Amino acid sequence: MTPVDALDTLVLMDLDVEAERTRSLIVGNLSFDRDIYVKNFEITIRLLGGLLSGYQLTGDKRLLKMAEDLGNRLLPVFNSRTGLPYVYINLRSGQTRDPVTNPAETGTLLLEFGTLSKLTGRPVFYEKAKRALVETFKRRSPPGLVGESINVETGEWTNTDSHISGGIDSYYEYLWKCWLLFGDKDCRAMWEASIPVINKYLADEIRGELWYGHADMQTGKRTRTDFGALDAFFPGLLALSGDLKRARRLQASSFKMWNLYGIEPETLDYKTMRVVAGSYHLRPEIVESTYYLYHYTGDREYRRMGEKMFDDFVKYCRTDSGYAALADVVSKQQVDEMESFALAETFKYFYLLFAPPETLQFDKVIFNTEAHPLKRTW
Ligand code: DMJ
Repeated sequence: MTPVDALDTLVLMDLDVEAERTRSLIVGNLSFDRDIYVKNFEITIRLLGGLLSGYQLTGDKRLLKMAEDLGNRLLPVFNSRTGLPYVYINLRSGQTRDPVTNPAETGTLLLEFGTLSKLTGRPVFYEKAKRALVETFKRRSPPGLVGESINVETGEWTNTDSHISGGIDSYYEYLWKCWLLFGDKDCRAMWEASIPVINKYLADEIRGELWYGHADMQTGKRTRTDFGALDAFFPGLLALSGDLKRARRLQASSFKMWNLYGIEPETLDYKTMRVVAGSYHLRPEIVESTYYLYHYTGDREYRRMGEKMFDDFVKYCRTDSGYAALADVVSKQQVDEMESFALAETFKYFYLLFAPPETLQFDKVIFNTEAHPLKRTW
């Protein structure tokens, strides 16, 4: 997982020797012919996304072949009554399990599966992932919100809490990005139907600050005033979709959350400013949004934000052998955990925020939710 997730970061950073070693490690050793259950969502955004961007950046066709092999193995995951994917799939047998999933897991597949279709000329990947996205959207409530968990066999919601946090977040991200990457008008229409509803029911004004909280999908009533490290992707998406005003205001709130303890918590109650979940998992979202905002505004304030966050990140998370997640942002106690997205995303976005613009042609790529840049070459 880690070498595939990290490859394009190494390429973009011009770490040529390390990138070359990583590429040969992958093509020489990685095989998907294994009797293991994998989470379809995680393997898609990290491995399928990483192989596809790795192929596009290096031109190494073996990476595309591996992506296609992986895509073939994942296809049975969509064999439910609704077309929504199961959570887990066995890479060798194609057996699936766990029918209770969420919009992020059903709706964050089309950039990767769609790109695979475009690059292989086989529409099946695009069609299956698009259907899963549409089937999720179709089940929105009368106010137009989606919930936190859904059963892929019955198509019924099993948890009606609605928000932009983990479990839903990247579903919205892909509605807009699939319009941008593929020019898919259905995706644009689904985005345009969703964003006013998000701004109506989830956005919250408090002390003159903009936050996004939780509401019940059926009634639109506020259920919780929670915002956290995962929600911090939203200013970036607002900026990418043209709403710089809200993007700037929400980014200011995210940065306030970061500065409470000099590292952001997983979840904060923005009404009381009390920490609800105090861990920090080396998450990238707040850095990603800083990068987007700097790109669109050119405002040096965002580089200053990034500098402060990078200094804190190094100060509290660096160890002799890698970077460590924190059990608690107050005590800064480190834990033996370094998710592959630290290399795929957190370091990449920090780097791109300060790198000269020619490092990556921003307008020519769409980042998948794991920060793998995908290019429209078709
Ligand atoms: C990553 O795997 C992706 O960014 C995903 O969309 C959300 N969670 C992690 C990073 O926090």
